Amino acid sequence: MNLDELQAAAQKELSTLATMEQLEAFRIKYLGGKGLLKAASDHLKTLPNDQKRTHGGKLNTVKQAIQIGYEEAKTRLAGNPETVDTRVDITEPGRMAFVDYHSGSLHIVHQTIEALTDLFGQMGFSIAEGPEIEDEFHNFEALNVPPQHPARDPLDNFYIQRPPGATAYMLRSQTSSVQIRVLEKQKPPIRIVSPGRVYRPDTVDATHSFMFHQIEGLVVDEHITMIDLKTCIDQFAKAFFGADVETRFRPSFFPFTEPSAEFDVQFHYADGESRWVELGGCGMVDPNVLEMVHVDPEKYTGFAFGLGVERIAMRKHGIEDIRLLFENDVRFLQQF
Ligand code: FA5
Repeated sequence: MNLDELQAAAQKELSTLATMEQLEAFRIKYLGGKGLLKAASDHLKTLPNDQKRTHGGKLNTVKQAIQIGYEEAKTRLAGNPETVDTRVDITEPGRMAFVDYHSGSLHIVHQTIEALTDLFGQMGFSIAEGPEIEDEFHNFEALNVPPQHPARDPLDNFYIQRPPGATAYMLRSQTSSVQIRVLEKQKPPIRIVSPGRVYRPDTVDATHSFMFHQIEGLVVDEHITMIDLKTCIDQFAKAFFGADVETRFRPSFFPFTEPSAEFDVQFHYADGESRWVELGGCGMVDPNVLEMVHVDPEKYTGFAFGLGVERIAMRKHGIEDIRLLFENDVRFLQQF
C-alpha cells in the first residue's frame, strides 16, 4: 500500500468509528508499535538515499494527518455518553492520591493546655496572659523575693544581657509573674488562670526541661480561705484525671504564699499499685504581695497555684520521658 492509499484507508475507517473499542483497534492498526505507519517507516529505511528525503516528508505528513484524525475521533467518542461506560464500580478501592498528605494536629502540650484551660473555664476562671520576657519586679520583687534572695541567682535564671544600670530583664522562671500583672490592672474579685512558657537552666533529664509550660491560677476576693484552695485543686484533679484519684497537700515554702503547699495526686494503676505524684505548688497569697499591688490585705484574701503542664501531660498519657515532648519525632507526636 502506498502512502496515499494508506492515508485514504485510515480516513475512511476514522469516519466509521462508533465505539471506544473500535477506536483502540484503529490506534493499534495504524499508530501502534507494530502498526502500518511503523511498517511504512521501516520500509523507508530500506530506500536509496535520494528517495528517502521525498518519501520521509510525505510519511510525516500522512502520520500527522492520521494522528490528528485519531485525536478528533477520540474527542468525539468521549463526548458521546453511549460510547462511554458511565457505570460506577462501587467495589473499586478509593483513589490513593492523597495518601502522602497527613493532617496535622495540635502538639500534645497544647492539647493539654487547652483541656486544662477549658476545665478551669467551666470552674469560672478566665484566661490572662503575661510576657515571657519579664522584668525582675514582676518575676521576683513583687512576689516577695527581695534582691539578695538565692532564687535570683544568675546561675538559676536566664537573665538578658543589658548595659550596667539598665532595668534587668529575664526569661520568666514562673508564670507567677502574671499574678502581679493581673493584680496591677484588675481589682478583686479575681479568678484567672494563665498558661505559658517558663525558662530555667535546669539540667535536662526525664522529668526536667530548660523550657516548659506552667498554668498559674489566682483567686482573690473577700473571705477566700484555704478550704477554697483545697476544694479547687481536688475538683480539678478529679475532673481531669478521673473521679477515683485522691489529692493531698504537703507543707512547702514559696515566698509569695503563706501558708504554702505542694499538691500531689494519687493515681491507681492497673496492677493494683497506687503512687503519689507531685503536680504543682500552691498556697494563700502572702499579704505582702497584695500590699505591693495596693490591694487591701485586711479586706481581701486569695489563693494561687502553679501546675507543670508537661508533667500533667506525661501523667495523663503514660509518657515516661519529658524529652519526647520536645524532640518533634512525628512517629511519637502523631499518637496524640
Ligand atoms: C513554682 O514555679 C511556683 N511558681 C508555683 C506556685 C504558684 C506556688 C503559685 C504557689 C503559688 P515550682 O518551682 O515547684 O513552683 O514549679 C511548679 C511545677 O512546675 C512543678 O511542680 C513541676 O510540675 C513543674 N516544673 C518545675 N521545674 C520543671 C522543669 N525543669 N521541667 C519541667 N517541669 C518543671
